[in-house]
Amino acid sequence: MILRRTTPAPKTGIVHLGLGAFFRAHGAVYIQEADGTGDWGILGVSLQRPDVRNALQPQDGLYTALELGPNGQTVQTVTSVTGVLVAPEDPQAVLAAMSDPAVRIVTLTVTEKGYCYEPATGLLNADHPDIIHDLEVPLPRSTIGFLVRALAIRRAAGHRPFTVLTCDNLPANGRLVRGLVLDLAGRIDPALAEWIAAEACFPSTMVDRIVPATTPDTIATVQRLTGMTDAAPVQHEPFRQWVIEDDFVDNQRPDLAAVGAELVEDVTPFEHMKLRMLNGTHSALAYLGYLAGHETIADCMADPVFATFIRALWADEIIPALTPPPDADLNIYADRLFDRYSNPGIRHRTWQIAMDGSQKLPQRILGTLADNLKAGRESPGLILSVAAWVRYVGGTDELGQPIDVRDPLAARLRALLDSKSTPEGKVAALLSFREIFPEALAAALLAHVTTTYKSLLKNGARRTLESMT
Ligand code: CS2
Repeated sequence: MILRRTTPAPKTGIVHLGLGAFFRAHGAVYIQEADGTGDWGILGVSLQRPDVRNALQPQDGLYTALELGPNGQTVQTVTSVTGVLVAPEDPQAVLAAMSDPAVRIVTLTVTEKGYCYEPATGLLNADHPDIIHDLEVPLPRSTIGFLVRALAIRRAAGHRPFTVLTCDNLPANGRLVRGLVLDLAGRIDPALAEWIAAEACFPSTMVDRIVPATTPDTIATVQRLTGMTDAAPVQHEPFRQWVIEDDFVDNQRPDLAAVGAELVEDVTPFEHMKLRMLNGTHSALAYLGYLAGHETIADCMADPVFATFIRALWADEIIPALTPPPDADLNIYADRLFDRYSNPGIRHRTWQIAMDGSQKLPQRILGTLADNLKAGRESPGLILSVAAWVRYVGGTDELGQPIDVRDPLAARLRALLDSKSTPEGKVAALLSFREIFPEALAAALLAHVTTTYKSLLKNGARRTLESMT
């Protein structure tokens, strides 16, 4: 039996761009629980491939969320997704949906690279081919292009704008996307940019739930537990958190606070805590763990050398540079993260987290490094993490096997590394990548990253870690 709807679908009140596993296991679940009136159904949009649409369409948009606890598994059917569009097949349909006045929120999970911006500066990458295209052609390709063109249609029709609710792990994510939208809009029509600046809302958010990619195992487990065939389930840990700035156009939003989301005035301290403590150590474990031959985060945590390293990274390098959110205790937060990482039910691959490092390092690791430098605090673990990234994007693991490096800059990074013959030259070449490393930071890090990189080459990741602890 396949999943089918037996009760009416909610009306569409939200369009979601980038319908990946994370949003389906996080935002879509919160929204379903908060939607008491049936007005906040979610029309999903895939910006690239048709796979999710092809899987969900025969299931009326329904899918299973499989919760992987340390002591067992539970399932829930998610009913909030009302349909899925595939943007490259029909961009007009996406714009029509986003321009419908019944749609009051556009949520986003398009990954870091989906914003077409420069990680080091937060500015629009006006040379990005999709942005060049979207400036000229009203049927967009990029996320920013869809937001701008849909807002233009709403303005021309005399409708209110929507709230743009980004759920990606970016610094000041709402302010960032607002800046990108205003930049592109201003290049198309300055009056449009003024209207968006005055009328639209871009709350920043902190999102958190560990959601490993769906595997054939996930599908088989769901079938076993429910007796149903689900082509596109998601799997996730029990923990979830969503902190949102309460800044919505005409206060139109589902009652997310009623289902555990935190509506706050300023998300910054929550976001720094999460990006630096969770995502920062995730990336550190991804590169070092992968190099050391650990397949998952839980495998890293079961290795005492890694467990000691990560605790020291929090205590000595990350927590001292943070201002905790009101009522939060960062040591307790770290203990909780340790437990979440150790959950043996979650097989979160280091290779998955290692993806798109060029887009992740600045907000996850480099911000803390810069703060520590300013405060005169040493950062051996963060420096080692940067060196491990350099080693990883070189494309060969410690056994000489090729690494499948996924990164929008992979080819350029690799070409730069290959053009230099010495470790010194290679590290200097990567740190001169201004899209990632600001000049002053690169200059301050160069000698330390080079020494550590050499140790990684000579001794490997695990022994380098051992020698540090
Ligand atoms: C991870 C995140 O893949 C990654 O880069 O660090 O997806 C992480 O699992 C989530 O942000 C947790 O909320």
